[in-house]
Amino acid sequence: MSAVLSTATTATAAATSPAASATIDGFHLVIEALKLNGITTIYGLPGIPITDLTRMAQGEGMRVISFRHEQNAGHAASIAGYLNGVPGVCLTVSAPGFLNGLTALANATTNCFPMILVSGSSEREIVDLQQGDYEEMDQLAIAKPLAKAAYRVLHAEDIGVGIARAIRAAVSGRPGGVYLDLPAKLFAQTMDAAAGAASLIKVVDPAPRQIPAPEAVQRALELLKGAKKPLIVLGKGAAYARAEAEVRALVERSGIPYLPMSMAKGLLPDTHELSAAAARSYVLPEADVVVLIGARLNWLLSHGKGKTWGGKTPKDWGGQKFVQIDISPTEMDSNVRIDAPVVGDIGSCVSALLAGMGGSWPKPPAEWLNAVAERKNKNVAKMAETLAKDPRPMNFHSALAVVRDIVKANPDAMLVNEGANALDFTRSIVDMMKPRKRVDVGTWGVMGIGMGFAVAAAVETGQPVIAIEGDSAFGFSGMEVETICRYDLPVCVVIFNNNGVYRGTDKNLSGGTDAAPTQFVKDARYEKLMEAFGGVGVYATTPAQLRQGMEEAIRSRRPTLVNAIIDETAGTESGRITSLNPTLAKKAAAASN
Ligand code: OXT
Ligand code: ADP
Ligand code: MG
Repeated sequence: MSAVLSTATTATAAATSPAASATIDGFHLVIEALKLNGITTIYGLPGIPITDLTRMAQGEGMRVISFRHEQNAGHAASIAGYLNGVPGVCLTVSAPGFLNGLTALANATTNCFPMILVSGSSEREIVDLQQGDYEEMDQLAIAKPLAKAAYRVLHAEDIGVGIARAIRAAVSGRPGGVYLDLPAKLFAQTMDAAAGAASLIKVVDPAPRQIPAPEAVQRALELLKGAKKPLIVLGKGAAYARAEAEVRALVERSGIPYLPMSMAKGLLPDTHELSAAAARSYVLPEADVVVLIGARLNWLLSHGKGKTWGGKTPKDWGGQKFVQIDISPTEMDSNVRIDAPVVGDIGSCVSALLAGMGGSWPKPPAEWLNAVAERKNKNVAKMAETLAKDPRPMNFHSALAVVRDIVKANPDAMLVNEGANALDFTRSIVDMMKPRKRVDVGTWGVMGIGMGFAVAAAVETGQPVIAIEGDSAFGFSGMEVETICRYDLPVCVVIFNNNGVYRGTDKNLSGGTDAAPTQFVKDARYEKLMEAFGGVGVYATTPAQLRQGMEEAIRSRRPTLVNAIIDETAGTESGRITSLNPTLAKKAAAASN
C-alpha cells in the first residue's frame, strides 16, 4: 500500500498546491486501482473528460495505446483480456466515443472475453433532466443489455470498489464485457491520500476455480465408457481457461478424436494424430457421444441438430448424446438435451475426469478411429494437391500455402484473421501449433476486429503478428495502420485483395453505372496506406512476392502491409456459410426437396 500512497502523493503534488499534497484525486485513484490489480495497459482514445486520465496514466507508468477509433481500442482491450485472463481496459469519452466502443463491448460479452469499457460521462443532474449537456447520454442504461454487468461511480471513495466489482464481474464465472461509467466530476474530486489508498481493493482470487460435482463427473465417464464413436469438441473456452495440459492428457489417455473450433486451433497442435479437423463433416453426424469442452452448441455447431449432426431433416436431432463441460450452468440444454452436464472450470473438470478414468481406460473401437483417419487423410491429400497448384492470378489456396509455411516456421507468432473466404480458407489451411495464437471474428462473425486485435496481440505478447484480412474486412479498421506505425509494432498485415466483399465480379442489377454493392475499386493499392505512415508496403501478385514480403516483415519486425492480389473470381458468396444467405438457402432447400 505504501507504493500506492507515495506515487499518489507525488502525482497529486505536481498538480496541486503543496498544502494539498496529502490528497489524491479521482484520476489517480482510478490509475492506482487499476495498477494495484495488475492492469498496466489502457487501450483508448482521449478527449473530454478523460484526456488527463490518459496523460496521467502514461505519466504513472501505464502503457496507454491511443487509437484512431474507439471500436478498435475496444476490440484490442477484449482480446488482451482473452490472451491474459485479466480484463482488458478500453477508455473512451462520453456519448459518441462510448457508442463507438459498444460494438466491442457487446462482442466481448458474446465471445466471453473479459474486458472493461470505461467511459467518461456527462453530469448526472443534467443528463437525468435531459437538459442538453455536452455529449449528453444515459450511458449506463444503454450499456446494460450489452454487458455482463454495468456500474457507475459517483464518489472518489468508491473508485476502489467500482474497479474491484468491474474486474470480478469481467473474469469470474463466464467472462464478459463490463461497463464502468465515470462522470466528469468524479475525476476532480479529492480525498485524503491515506484514506484514498486504504479505499482501493486488490481483488483476491477474481476467477475462482469451480470444482465439478463428483456425481456429474461419474455420469459423464459412464456415458463415455459406453461410446462406440466418441468425439471431443474443443472451443475457445478451453483455450481461455489455459487448460491445454489437461485437455491434451484427456485426448491422449482416452484416444478420442477431437475437433477444434476456430480459436481452439493450436490448443493441441493441429498436426496431432487425433485431430479430426479435416474430417469435420464426417465426424459430427457419425459420433455417438460428443464431449463439448468450452464450446457452445450455437450456429457454428448447427445448434447440435439437423443435417450437420446426421438428422434426417434439417431440424431433426441426430441422436447423439452430449457431455458438456462449461462454467455456465445455464448453457446446458440451451439447444439440445445435455445428457451429462459437467459444470465447473475446464481445468478442474478435465482433471476430475482424468482422475475418474484411473490407470486404464479403453480406447475407442478401432473401426471408428480408422474411419476418421481414412476420411481425414483423404481430405488432407486433396488439400495438398490443391495447395501445390500455382495459378495466375494467385488464388486463396496458393496464397495460403505461403502463409501456412510462414506460420509453421514461426509458431509463436500471433495470427489474426477476418473476412469471409479470407477467413474460412485460412482456418482450414493454416495449421496452428500453440494455444491462443489464433484470434478471429469469433461467435458473431464480426468484421472490424482486425487491426485492434493485431495491436493488442503485439502489445500483449511481444511476438510478431500476422493479420490475414479480406479487403472488405480490413476496411473496417484500416486507419489503425497509423497506430501500428506510431507504436512501431511488429505487425504484418496481409490483405487478400479480390476487389470486393466475397469476390469482385458482381454486377449492378439495374445495369446502371454504379458499382455493385459488393464491389470495390479495382486493383486498390492498400500497401500505400502503410507507406503513408512510415511502414513498409508490398505489392504481391505471386506467391514468391508474398513469401518475400512476409518473411522480411517477420525478420525486420517493421510494420508491413502486403497487398496480395487474389483472383477476383475465386471466392464464394459468404465463404463457407453460403447456406445462411436467405436467397441461397431458399434455393438449396428447394433443390434438396
Ligand atoms: O469435412 P468437409 O469435407 O466439410 O471439409 C471441411 C474440413 O473437414 C476441411 N478441413 C481440412 N481439409 C484438409 N486439411 C485440413 N487441415 C483441414 N481442416 C479442415 O475443410 C472443410 C472446412 O472446414 P471447416 O472450416 O472446419 O468446416 P466448415 O464446414 O466451414 O465449418 C462450419 C463453420 C460454421 C464452423 C465455419 O464455416 C465457420 O467457423 N465459419 C465462420 C464464418 C464466419 O464467421 N464468417 C464471417 C462472417 S461472413 C459475413 O457476415 C461477412 N460480412 C458481413 C458483415 C459482418 N460480418 N460484420 C459486420 C460488422 N458487417 C458486415 C462482410 C462485410 S464477411 C464480410 C466481408 C467479406 O469480404 P472480404 O473481402 O473481407 O473477404 P473475402 O470473402 O475474402 O472477399
Ligand atoms: P467456440 O466459439 O470456440 O465454440 P464459445 O465461445 O461458443 O466457443 O464457447 C466458450 C464457452 O466456454 C462458453 O460457454 C463459456 O461459458 C465457457 N468458458 C469460458 N471460460 C471457461 C472456463 N474457465 N471454464 C469453463 N468454461 C469456460
Ligand atoms: Mg474480398
